[in-house]
Amino acid sequence: MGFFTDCSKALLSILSLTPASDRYSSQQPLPLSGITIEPEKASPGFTCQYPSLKGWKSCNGPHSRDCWLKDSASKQPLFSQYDIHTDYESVFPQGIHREYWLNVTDKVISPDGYLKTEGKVLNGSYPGPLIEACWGDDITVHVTNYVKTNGSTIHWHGLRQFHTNEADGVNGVTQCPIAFGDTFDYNFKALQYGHTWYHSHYSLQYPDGVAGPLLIHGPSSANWDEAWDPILISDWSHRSAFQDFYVELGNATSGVRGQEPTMQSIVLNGTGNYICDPSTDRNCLPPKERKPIFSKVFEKGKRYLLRLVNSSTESAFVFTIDNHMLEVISTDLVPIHPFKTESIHIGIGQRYAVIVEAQPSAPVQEDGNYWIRTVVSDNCGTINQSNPEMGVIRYNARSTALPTSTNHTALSTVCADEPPENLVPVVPWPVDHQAVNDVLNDTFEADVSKNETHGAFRWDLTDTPLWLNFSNPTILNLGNTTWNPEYAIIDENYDRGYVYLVITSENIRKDPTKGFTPAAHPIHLHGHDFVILAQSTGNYSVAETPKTFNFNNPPRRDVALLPAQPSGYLAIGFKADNPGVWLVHCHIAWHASSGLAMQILERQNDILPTIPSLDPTRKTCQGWDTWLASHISTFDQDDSGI
Ligand SMILES: *[C@@H]1O[C@H](CO)[C@@H](O)[C@H](O)[C@H]1NC(C)=O
Ligand SMILES: *[C@@H]1O[C@H](CO)[C@@H](O)[C@H](O)[C@H]1NC(C)=O
Ligand SMILES: *[C@@H]1O[C@H](CO)[C@@H](O)[C@H](O)[C@H]1NC(C)=O
Ligand SMILES: *[C@@H]1O[C@H](CO)[C@@H](O)[C@H](O)[C@H]1NC(C)=O
Ligand SMILES: *[C@@H]1O[C@H](CO)[C@@H](O)[C@H](O)[C@H]1NC(C)=O
Ligand SMILES: *[C@@H]1O[C@H](CO)[C@@H](O)[C@H](O)[C@H]1NC(C)=O
Ligand SMILES: *[C@@H]1O[C@H](CO)[C@@H](O)[C@H](O)[C@H]1NC(C)=O
Ligand SMILES: *[C@@H]1O[C@H](CO)[C@@H](O)[C@H](O)[C@H]1NC(C)=O
Ligand SMILES: *[C@@H]1O[C@H](CO)[C@@H](O)[C@H](O)[C@H]1NC(C)=O
Ligand SMILES: *[C@@H]1O[C@H](CO)[C@@H](O)[C@H](O)[C@H]1NC(C)=O
Ligand SMILES: *[C@@H]1O[C@H](CO)[C@@H](O)[C@H](O)[C@H]1NC(C)=O
Ligand SMILES: [Cu+2]
Repeated sequence: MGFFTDCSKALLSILSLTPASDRYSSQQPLPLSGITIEPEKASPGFTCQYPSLKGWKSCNGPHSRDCWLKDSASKQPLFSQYDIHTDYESVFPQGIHREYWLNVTDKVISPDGYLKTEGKVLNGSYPGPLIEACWGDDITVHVTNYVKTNGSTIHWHGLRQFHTNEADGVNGVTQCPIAFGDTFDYNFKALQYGHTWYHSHYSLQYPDGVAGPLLIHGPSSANWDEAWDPILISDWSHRSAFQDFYVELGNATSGVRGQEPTMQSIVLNGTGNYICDPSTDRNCLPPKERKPIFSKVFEKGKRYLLRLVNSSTESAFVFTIDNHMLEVISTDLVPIHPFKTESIHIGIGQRYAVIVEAQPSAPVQEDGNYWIRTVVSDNCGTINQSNPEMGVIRYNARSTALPTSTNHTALSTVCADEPPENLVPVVPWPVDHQAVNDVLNDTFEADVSKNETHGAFRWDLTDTPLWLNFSNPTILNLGNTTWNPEYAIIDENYDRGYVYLVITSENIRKDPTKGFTPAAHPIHLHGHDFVILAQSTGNYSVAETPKTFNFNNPPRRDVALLPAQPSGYLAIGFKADNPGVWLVHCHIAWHASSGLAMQILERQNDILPTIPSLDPTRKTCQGWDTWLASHISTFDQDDSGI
């Protein structure tokens, strides 16, 4: 299979795939004379279409999930199959253009049976609607903001946004917030496949409900019979995150230290069950007004594909199903060699695809009902009601009883990523043993600054907590040679090789203004999948730790946990192949808002040529400035902006 990977660069021209210089502009839908596939899924009527691949066939089925498209006539001497081994960073099958609309609004919601008056939702629901596409499609999403007191943006978590930096959806970085009543069109290409989520990157808006699933059909590294739509697993608060954030910030003037706000419950894809008394608490819904518990039917012997997303604000979970094993086949948007486990730890922003065989182990439950559990990891989140029994697998579709099954014994709930030796990508990346950048200069510390900025002691990665001006996104400053330190810009001007970044939770520079609080941070990089070179508790040694770096097809993903017990480090590497301004941040919403973030300015002079026009970006900024001018008396920026 190395054959396909080795030849992939040459194949770009043979298959007349869109060359990088044309970037990925969306074209008119072509006549439907090519190939149509109906991927196995819950809602009928969805098809993948490859109009330009004449003579090709789908080769994907319950016994060949690793295959996607095959050239039945073998007209291509060098390349006749798109499959799980295809180097998707170099080649893709040209799909069709799909268009979606999303409406962000205020709404009173009660996913866990308790009213959240300051909810904010997409198209009226939490989670937002499924956005579904196929590997190689061009996607346009029109996002309109109707939240009365906020701007909005949508970020497509984990999508590479190759040569589409302006579609990354980060206000203050790649665009201005979308003002009330305005629309921004996000145009990008699905160069990866698998499942992920999209969410608002406007300040603390996503914890209030602005998040939804995104699914891109493609091959899988193990066979399955039926697939579920993605499931968003999240901690949940009844108060607006904009209010809870004050608990995180504390009060610098009166000396009150910030602490993590307490979340109220867990919701599994928008359903939960917060226990309260409706007779004394008017926000507490009576049982008959509550959503039924999340439940799914299993048919004995079948293999089900579950697509899990941790869309939390502050909590990591361990996901298990009583009496069933999980076979893990992807980390974020990276297919991996399958491995079996009883439980999987999912950090915030992380995703895993797992296959569950409908074959319960002893003791088999007479009623055929089994709990789906999401256990909060030790010291990784504070939840008031963290009842882990969140959903039911039923072998008997007519049963309505709750399971009596018991948890796997010896379940580990340590807050740590899965062991790296288990996470082996199918398409290998042999990583350069030498970074192109100066790694010591690009060693950062996740800490709470002892210096007060904007009225609080804030988390940071660089010398200063991130603090963005919504009206002045970095993307409109690409001619700059000097930067506002609060933009935390890290210049990476390389056109080949790997950039390494090291992040520590320890004061290795011995800077007296840095204060350390042990906290494991799920670190997310935009615009790239990264390799994990090293990830450990303990102190980072500039001289010794690099000798332990893993270059041999290391785990690859877009969120990885920075350990901290009491210190720890995370070393990652990414290919400097995608000009753009890409955020690096902790995915605990409180920490990102506090300032634990920085911007990678990748190949500054190559960014503008990838953007067809900045006119839509400027127009969005004008709309925002106009809105802001008329709301300046009530508008209060109290966070980094992201
Ligand atoms: C959102 O709602 C609009 C209006 O009802 C609808 O046209 C659109 O298809 C919905 N979007 C998605 C992604 O379902
Ligand atoms: C979007 O939300 C606004 C405000 O709630 C509503 O008036 C409008 O009809 C919605 N549009 C669509 C397309 O759903
Ligand atoms: C989860 O919620 C989304 C959005 O409402 C929905 O499209 C999807 O089908 C749900 N997933 C499952 C497994 O039910
Ligand atoms: C966003 O809206 C919330 C109300 O839901 C409000 O408390 C907050 O101040 C607003 N923040 C910004 C930055 O617009
Ligand atoms: C989601 O991530 C948070 C923070 O890393 C973690 O505490 C929680 O256990 C994760 N959830 C799952 C289902 O793994
Ligand atoms: C936890 O929940 C109880 C009700 O079950 C409530 O009285 C209490 O205020 C909550 N604690 C926090 C910190 O939210
Ligand atoms: C690393 O930082 C030092 C001190 O700030 C600077 O002199 C040097 O040029 C930097 N090296 C690179 C490769 O940027
Ligand atoms: C933090 O405060 C100290 C003392 O007030 C000052 O010397 C230092 O420059 C400040 N550091 C930053 C990064 O602002
Ligand atoms: C934010 O940026 C805008 C546009 O560049 C500028 O007019 C405004 O003064 C800036 N605001 C602050 C507080 O620096
Ligand atoms: C870009 O440079 C100008 C001129 O020096 C400066 O005013 C502006 O703040 C800079 N922009 C950013 C985002 O740092
Ligand atoms: C790590 O460094 C800190 C000081 O920076 C020190 O107190 C601690 O003992 C070190 N830990 C180990 C395991 O060496
Ligand atoms: Cu954090």
